[in-house]
Amino acid sequence: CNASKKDTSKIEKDNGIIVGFSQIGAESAWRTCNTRSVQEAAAARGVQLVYDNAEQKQENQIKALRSFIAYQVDVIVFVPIVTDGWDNVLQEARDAGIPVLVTDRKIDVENQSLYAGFIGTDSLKEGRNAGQFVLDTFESKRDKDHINIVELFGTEGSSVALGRAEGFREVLKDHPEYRIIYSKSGDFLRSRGYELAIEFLEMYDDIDVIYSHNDGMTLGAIEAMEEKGLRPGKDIVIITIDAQQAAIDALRGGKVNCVIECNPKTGPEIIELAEKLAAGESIPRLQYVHEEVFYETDDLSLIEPRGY
Ligand code: GYE
Repeated sequence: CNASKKDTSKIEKDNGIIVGFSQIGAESAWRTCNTRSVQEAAAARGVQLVYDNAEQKQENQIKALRSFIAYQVDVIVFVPIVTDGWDNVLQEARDAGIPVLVTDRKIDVENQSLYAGFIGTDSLKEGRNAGQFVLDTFESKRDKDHINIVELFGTEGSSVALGRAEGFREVLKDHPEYRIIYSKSGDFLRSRGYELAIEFLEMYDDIDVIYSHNDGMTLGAIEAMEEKGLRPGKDIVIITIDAQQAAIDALRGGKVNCVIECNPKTGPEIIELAEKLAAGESIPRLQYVHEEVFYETDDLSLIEPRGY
């Protein structure tokens, strides 16, 4: 994910198409990589990208979408920070005849036809993979009555945090010995992961598992654990989602036990879909990107550099 130096702030409709891209912010390494991936793919295809960073506020995103409509971009691409509250602005886009591609996070709208399609991560599957890893890990350790789990939750109301929570619980629901004793939102921020870890490590001394919705929060929690003289990955089993390089390094170093990949490099697919929409073609309703799971027991030398 190398940065694109192209200035996308100017709108000059000469050749090619114009895509309005509303990103939610820069809360994590994942997000920054995702933004660059879209910018680079647009530049490579000669697509003009009007980029807006909503700084984690839905109201900013709605404003950005409205400005894209006013500028009459050809296609709107957006990462919805939360699932709800998009009906009105999407109706406005529809009235203006601008097709909308939803990416990364999903939305809940009454009229499904208000957006053309979705491309992004399968967060429910990620959550299930995390739950299955917990079951597999503790299956052999019959000496414990209860497995105490701490969950570092992503942004509240975001489809990815909801999916990661739901998939995880679904797998564990018939196993009452697995207890989620603490679950709080760290907003996908490393700093919040650190703060929450300080809090839960103070509250409990019998935590078996940390299930973290992203690597940023995980890295913050690891820092807090080490400050307390705890050994992440050994005293507490750690599962994390994203697979940025620092998390893979932590897996190699035995500080993390399972890394569930979430792929941010969707720019080429996003731009291809946007070009199709601009040409009046139809696109798939739902497209999940390919994602893997990396376990501590794998041959970790085979993992390619992550690039972010
Ligand atoms: O896991 C996290 C980011 O929406 C899938 O948002 C994305 C998540 C990703 O900030 O690191």
